Amino acid sequence: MEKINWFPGHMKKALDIMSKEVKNVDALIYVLDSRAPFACLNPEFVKIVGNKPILFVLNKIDLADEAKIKEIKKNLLDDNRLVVELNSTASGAIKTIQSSLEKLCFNIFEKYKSRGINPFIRAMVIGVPNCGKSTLVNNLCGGYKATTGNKPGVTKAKQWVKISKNLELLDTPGTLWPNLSNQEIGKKLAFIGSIKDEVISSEDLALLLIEELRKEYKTMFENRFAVETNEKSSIEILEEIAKKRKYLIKGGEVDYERTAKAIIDDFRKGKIGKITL
Ligand SMILES: Nc1nc2c(ncn2[C@@H]2O[C@H](COP(=O)(O)OP(=O)(O)O)[C@@H](O)[C@H]2O)c(=O)[nH]1
Ligand SMILES: [Mg+2]
Repeated sequence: MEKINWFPGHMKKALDIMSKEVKNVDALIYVLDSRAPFACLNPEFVKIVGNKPILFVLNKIDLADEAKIKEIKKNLLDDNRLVVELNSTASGAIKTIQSSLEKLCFNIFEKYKSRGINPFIRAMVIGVPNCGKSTLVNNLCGGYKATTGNKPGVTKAKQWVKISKNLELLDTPGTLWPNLSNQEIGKKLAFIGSIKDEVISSEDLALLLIEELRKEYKTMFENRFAVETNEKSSIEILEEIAKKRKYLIKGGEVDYERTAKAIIDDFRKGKIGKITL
């Protein structure tokens, strides 16, 4: 991958706002895409988070490899940390999030209760672009009418949303980090759509994806595209998929762009299978 600009100015600004806002929250909801959870761990967030409690949400669990997720969960667990699996597009998220936060912020809840006050906590939702933060927040506030975020004058970067009588959330824009020099991480973030598609060509990305999937999920990949991968280069595999699907241009030549996009799209929609990279 050539050197690419994946850290636009608005992300720097968002990180600055988050650093300030973190003082006003009791906990963080750190959303990770379960298709590449470790690639979603933003080194800039470590500085922001400090010692606040973190609820890790392994989101898009419906698209992920359960066996790998089990291991990953163990690695994320720590003092002051909880991990839940979630499909943010399904109903029932509120129960999972609310009860996990009550566990994580047990002391805060107890303090309120001992004073005879309604327990109330504020949490900030963080994560790389496209991991599902807004979907989660929208899902959570679905049943509750008193949203405060849409008031005029509330900037996009600071939208507090009331979820229940005990909980208020702050959605934040997705941010990456400067010096994303690790190719392995950059590549995975591109696969899951965290790095804008304009930043790397579809063909390059599809070839990297084929490379990865033929190693890690060979049978799944071969079944989805009805191709044999042994002793073929990734470009040969892409060409074969193009011919099978008749993604051709004038003169019967392979339409590389269209084929590349179709492979990436199949991956992102979970059509190749439940995958965690
Ligand atoms: N399958 C699946 N898709 C999800 C889930 N959560 C979010 N998405 C999809 O992921 C894409 C990005 O979601 P969005 O909430 O905009 O991400 P954000 O950039 O982190 O706010 C959307 O197309 C969502 O429908 C999930 O749990 N499962
Ligand atoms: Mg969003």
